Amino acid sequence: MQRKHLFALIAILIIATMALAACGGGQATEAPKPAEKPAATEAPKATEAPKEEAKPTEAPKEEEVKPADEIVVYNWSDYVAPEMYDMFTEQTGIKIGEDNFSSNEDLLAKLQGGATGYAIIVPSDYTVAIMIEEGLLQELDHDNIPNLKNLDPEFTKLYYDPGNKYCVPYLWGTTGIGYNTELLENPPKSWKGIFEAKEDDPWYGRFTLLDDVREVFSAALIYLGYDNNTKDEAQLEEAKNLLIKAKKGVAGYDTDNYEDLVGAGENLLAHGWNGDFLQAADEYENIDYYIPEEGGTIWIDNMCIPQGITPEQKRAAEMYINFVLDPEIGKLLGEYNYYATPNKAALEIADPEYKENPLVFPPPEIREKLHFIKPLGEFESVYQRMWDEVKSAQ
Ligand code: SPD
Repeated sequence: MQRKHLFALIAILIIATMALAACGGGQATEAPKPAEKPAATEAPKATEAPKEEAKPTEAPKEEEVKPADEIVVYNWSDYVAPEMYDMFTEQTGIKIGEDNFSSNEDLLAKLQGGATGYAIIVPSDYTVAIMIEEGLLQELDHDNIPNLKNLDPEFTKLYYDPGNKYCVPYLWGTTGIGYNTELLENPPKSWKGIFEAKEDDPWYGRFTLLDDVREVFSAALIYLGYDNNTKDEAQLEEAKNLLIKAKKGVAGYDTDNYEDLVGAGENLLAHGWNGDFLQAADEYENIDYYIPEEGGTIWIDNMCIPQGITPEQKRAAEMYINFVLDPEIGKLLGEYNYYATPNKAALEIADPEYKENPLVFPPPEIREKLHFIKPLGEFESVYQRMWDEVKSAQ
């Protein structure tokens, strides 16, 4: 090669090297990719990553979060086993406080109103769907909840939260009628006895309906032979008129104390949740429960973590969810409350008396008459308006 050609070649090589360096071309494979998982969450591989890269300081942030000393659960009333919170505190040092709500609509309104500070809330299925849609819930970190493996697989494919991305099923149950067996030999087998009660019916004026818009309209719509999630305003109007007419015979709308009023004999029957009646039967021994012949509702309540709490509270909340999913705790919770557990490992060790109780785990012929309440989007407000009319009617 001639000298001048050699100089030209060297010059080209120098310029090309500088240009590459300026573009960062030599570092392209080392640049962080946002979509990639942090190395520490991947299973360790002996042949990968030189020693100096495996520093503990590179662990993902979540693992470093120290759980809060105390959290508050926002729950339905009488919905834990009494010793559960103390057991959790003994195990973890984290204290638990509890506040109560009486309906999904109250819980939703509270969250929509910006309530913060609750580390765990317990909405039912259709309300979870609304909360996810409105961005009110945080995604769960499944790495912090290893006991998720104990869930019955059926409860990992729920329409409102497939894969339990946001919530973990807590307990499930049904809505029907509970009555005082000492004071009432023949309770009405049909919703007709409730919605068209006659003055000479022994329970006239001595029964309550749940203070719960979707539950009460579901019962009325099921009685009328309609879909309990109907968006047909004429059907809804018919249900509303039925409810207004029925009001004379109704002692009140109650969600918190109805089972005790039946047990104590103040009322003869009530519209309510299976486990509440069965739990009260432990105390009063005179309560039974059934689903009227036209059918009733079925629901799943869930533990979810709302927005607006600290990472420390979230970490403690996930520890509590993991605790509830322990087989022994799941057994304690289900058996104490007489609601059905979605925890397969808990069910395996549960007492036969519990798992064979048809009022807790309804047999197929009853299951087929049970309907879920579904989210209705904007139409929800039509139910609410009609419910207000029912409540304010004289
Ligand atoms: N005492 C606890 C009652 C829980 C009832 N949750 C069910 C709501 C279904 N609409």
